Amino acid sequence: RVRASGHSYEKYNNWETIEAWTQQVATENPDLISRSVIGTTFEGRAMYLLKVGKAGPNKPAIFMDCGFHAREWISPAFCQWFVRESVRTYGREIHMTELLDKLDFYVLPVLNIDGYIYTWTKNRMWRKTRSTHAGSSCIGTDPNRNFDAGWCEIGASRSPCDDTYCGPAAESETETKALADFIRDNLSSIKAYLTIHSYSQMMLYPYSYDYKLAENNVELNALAKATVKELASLHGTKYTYGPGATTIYPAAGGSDDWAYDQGIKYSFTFELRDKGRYGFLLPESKIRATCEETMLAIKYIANYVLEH
Ligand code: ING
Ligand code: ZN
Repeated sequence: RVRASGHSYEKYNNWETIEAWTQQVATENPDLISRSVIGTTFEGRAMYLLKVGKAGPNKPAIFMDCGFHAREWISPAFCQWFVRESVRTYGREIHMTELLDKLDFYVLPVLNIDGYIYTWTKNRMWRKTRSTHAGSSCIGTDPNRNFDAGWCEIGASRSPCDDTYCGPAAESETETKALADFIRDNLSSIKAYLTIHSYSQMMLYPYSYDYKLAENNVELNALAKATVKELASLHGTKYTYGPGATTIYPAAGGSDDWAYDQGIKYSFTFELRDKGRYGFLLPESKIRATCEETMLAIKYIANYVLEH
């Protein structure tokens, strides 16, 4: 059996390898995975989306993306791990089987592909997209400041040279526009939105663009509390949780706030390991444990969503 060349779930894979893997994993699991293209990056690369689940009528769905920020390499590693665990345990493990029978996961393995490639080739600490801006020689927009949720009002910069540049307008980036278009087109089925970042070990929910509380704040708090407890049960990894603005920092234009305001009542940003010892440079030796514990969290949320 042919493998995507050089691909490993316990290593950080470059984009070429991840792209080949999306094709491979879909081809090898036609009963569980289908691959589509939701858009094109600034530099012209196809943005692949994997739909993971057993075919059935009118299934609810959970949308999960990875790789918003280029240097947060553990994030795409987790999306790959999630897809592998889905196909590996379907039909063998009752909980995953039930989840994939009853709902679909839309998994976007890397949103910011151009930036991700740049971290492999030029600058490991790059965060933003790689788009150009009229009137500035600085490059890139922060995709997590580019959504239409209090856009650029707080915790974001209007200067193209800054790491939190909100862009010339909301959804100015082809990558964020593609994601937003997909979610708008599938709003009737999408029950939860999950976006995977690093680092800090936090589980955040709306709002980040304002200090106001989400309408179902009590429910989100209880769900986050139970989820981080489940995550910690494997290796003892401690997560903090709460509304973004007070738990990490106020920041407008984030995708979780935007998805929530579209009506997706379960919207979370995960900040995976660690808490700063390695930061964005989390060693490959930590991929397995990080992904295993995060699997528990995602499965817990999925089960909750199914029951509510
Ligand atoms: N953290 C997020 C960031 O974009 C965040 C935190 C979450 C901001 C949700 C806004 C909304 O800054 C990292 N590590 O990227
Ligand atoms: Zn991030």
